[in-house]
Amino acid sequence: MADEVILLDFWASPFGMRAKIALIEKGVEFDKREEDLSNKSSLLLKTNPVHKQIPVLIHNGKPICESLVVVQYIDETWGPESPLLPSDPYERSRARFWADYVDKTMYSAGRSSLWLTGEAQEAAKKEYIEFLKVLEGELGEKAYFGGKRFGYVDVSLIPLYTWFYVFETLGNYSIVEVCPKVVAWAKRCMRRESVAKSLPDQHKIYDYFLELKKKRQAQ
Ligand SMILES: N[C@@H](CCC(=O)N[C@@H](CS)C(=O)NCC(=O)O)C(=O)O
Repeated sequence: MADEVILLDFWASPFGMRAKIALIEKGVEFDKREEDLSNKSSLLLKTNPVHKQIPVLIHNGKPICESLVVVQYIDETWGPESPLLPSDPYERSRARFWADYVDKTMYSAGRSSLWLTGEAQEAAKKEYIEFLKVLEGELGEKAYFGGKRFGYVDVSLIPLYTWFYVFETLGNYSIVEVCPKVVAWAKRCMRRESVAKSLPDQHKIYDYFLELKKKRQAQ
C-alpha cells in the first residue's frame, strides 16, 4: 500500500517551507493542506495538541511536529541515497548545531525587528544583522553550509530568504551589502527545484506582512 503523506501547512510560514523542501528533495508525494491559522482545523488541533502550530507531517496516520524534527524524520524515512544530514556523527552534530543556531537566533530576532518599535526595533535589527554575519562567516567559501552538497542547515535557513525583502524594506538596509556570500548562497539554493517550488515570491510575502500588520493594528 502506498504511503499516505499529509502536510498541514501555511503558505507564508518559513517552518512549513522547510518540510516542503525536504519532501521534494526526497521525491515524496504529499497532500498539502493549507491551514487557516485564525481558525485551525480539528486535524491540526488533534495532531499537534501541544503547540497547535503548523507544520505537521502526518505519515500513515502518525503525526510529526516541529519543523526541524519533521525534516530529520523525512531524511531518515525516505531517499537514503540523497541524505540531508551527513552520516559522520561529528558532522551531523555540527549540522544540528547550526540549524539550532538558526532557530534560536534568526527567527526570533527577525520577528522582533518587524514587530517592535523605536529603539527596541533598532536593537533587534542590529542583532539580526550580527546573527547573519555569523552565518556569513560559517558559510565562508563553501557552496552550501555542509560543503558541496545541499543539506540540513540549508533547508533550515533558506526559507528566511523569502522574508529578506520585508526585512530590507522595512529596516531600510541591504543584506547583500553586509552578507554577500549568504545572498549568493540563497540564489544558488533558489536554483534547486525543491526550493524554488517551496518559497513564495518575496513581494507576495511583503504584501502579506503589511496586510497582517494592518489587521493587528486595527485590533
Ligand atoms: N518551532 C515551530 C514553529 C512553528 C510556527 O511558529 N508555526 C506558526 C506559523 S509560522 C504557527 O503555526 N502559528 C500559529 C500559532 O502559533 O497559533 C517549528 O519549527 O515548527
